[in-house]
Amino acid sequence: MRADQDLFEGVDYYGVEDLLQPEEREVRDAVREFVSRRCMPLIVEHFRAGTFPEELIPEFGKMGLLGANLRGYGCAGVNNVSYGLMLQEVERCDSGLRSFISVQGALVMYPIWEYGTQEQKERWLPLLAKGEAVGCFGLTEPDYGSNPGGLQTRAVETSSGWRLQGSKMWITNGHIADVAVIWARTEDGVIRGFLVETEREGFEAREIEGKFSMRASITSQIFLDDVEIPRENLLPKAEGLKAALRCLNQARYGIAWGVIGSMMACYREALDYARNRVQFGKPIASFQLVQRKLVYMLTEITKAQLLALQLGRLKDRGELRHTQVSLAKRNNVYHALRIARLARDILGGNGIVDEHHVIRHMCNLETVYTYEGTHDIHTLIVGEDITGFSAFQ
Ligand code: TGC
Ligand code: FAD
Repeated sequence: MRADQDLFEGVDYYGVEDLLQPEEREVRDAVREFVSRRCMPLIVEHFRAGTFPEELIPEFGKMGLLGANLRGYGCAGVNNVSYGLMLQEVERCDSGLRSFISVQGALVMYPIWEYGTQEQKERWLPLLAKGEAVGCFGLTEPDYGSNPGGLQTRAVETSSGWRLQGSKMWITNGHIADVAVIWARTEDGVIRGFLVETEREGFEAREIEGKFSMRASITSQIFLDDVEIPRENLLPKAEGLKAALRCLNQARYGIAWGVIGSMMACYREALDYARNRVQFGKPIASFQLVQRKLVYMLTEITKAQLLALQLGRLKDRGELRHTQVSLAKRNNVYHALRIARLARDILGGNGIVDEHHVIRHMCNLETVYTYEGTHDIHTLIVGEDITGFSAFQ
């Protein structure tokens, strides 16, 4: 049996495997093997150093991971369940690696694919799919996080195009990006999406230092100081906050799947440790309180798998509502974080050392709980859907 197969033994308690199509399993297994071989050996070193393993970017491209669920322009064009399984496998290693793939595919390639002109698509999508160009997505601002509808970045029309002024906060991939999808308000008050080449004068990205979470991911603040872009850099169909929020649905969908990988990694590590660690003359796995924690973990993993799978089937049928994505992001991230904390607990003192991975997952998941809509924002999105009352107005 391969080492990576062993790692997943017992994590499919309900035979969810049987609900997958053969090609979905093939995609998952190929990414699983790639992650074990190429990503796992690098991750601890990069997390310690606070660096992103940029050498993996072209390999992500070769594996078809970038914009995998988009069709054409060099994208893999897999179905949404396969795409979710890919992200699950990547996040088994680290949420920061999955973030790179989410941002590139769901937040940069998707808006170009959905809202862009033919020229924009032909210029950027093949490069982004191969990992020969990197993108970032600038919606959040220092004073507008959960409430992006208030964003202050301005786009003023000029004789040749647009002039952008403002700043963006917490931008994944910011200072390694070649192109930024920037959301700004035009003079008529409408929020619109723009493609900004990062080499343009007035564009500056500064690394956010001191992170205890997502250390193997690049996070930047972006400053736009009268950045001039040509008319053809406007994403013509990206009009209104709704256009930006539709990109978030793509990324939130990926997160709902991705965190299952973190859950599985933490559960397997805790289970193996508990079977082998002896206290009071017995393996700690024999103690009822430890068993309760392990059973909680497996129960929530099983529920998360079924939730994500049905979410994917709905998305593949074109029937997915954004509030259903919110429910899954909220649920799966909440339990992933709890599972990581419990795994850390079961490993005792060893649980705080990075060679055991669970503390890294735990720290990363604190970010995942907050970005792409905080846990409470998703509560209020679903709350509005079921009650008819908005908590935001
Ligand atoms: P609201 O009035 O509710 O909505 C405006 C219009 O948009 C519609 N809508 C959506 N449509 C599609 N998908 C969604 N998810 C949608 N959410 C809302 C809505 O129906 C309405 O349509 P219409 O036709 O009536 O005009 O807008 P609001 O200003 O009250 O805000 C609502 C709220 C709070 C839910 C929204 O602003 C929100 O989702 N806030 C959270 C912000 C967030 O998630 N930011 C993420 C930034 S990107 C990021 O974190 C990347 S992390 C890196 C990685 O992914 O790895
Ligand atoms: P705030 O909105 O200030 O929220 C603070 C607290 O107040 C939270 O607990 C929140 O739930 C609560 N709160 C706010 N409003 C309400 C309410 N109405 N009711 C109840 N509680 C409320 N953004 C991008 O645009 N692009 C990126 O690539 C990107 N990458 C990121 C990477 C990292 C590592 C991080 C940490 C963030 C990233 N973000 C990105 C930003 C992320 O989306 C925001 O951090 C998130 O939306 C929350 O905004 P905020 O941090 O300003 O918190």
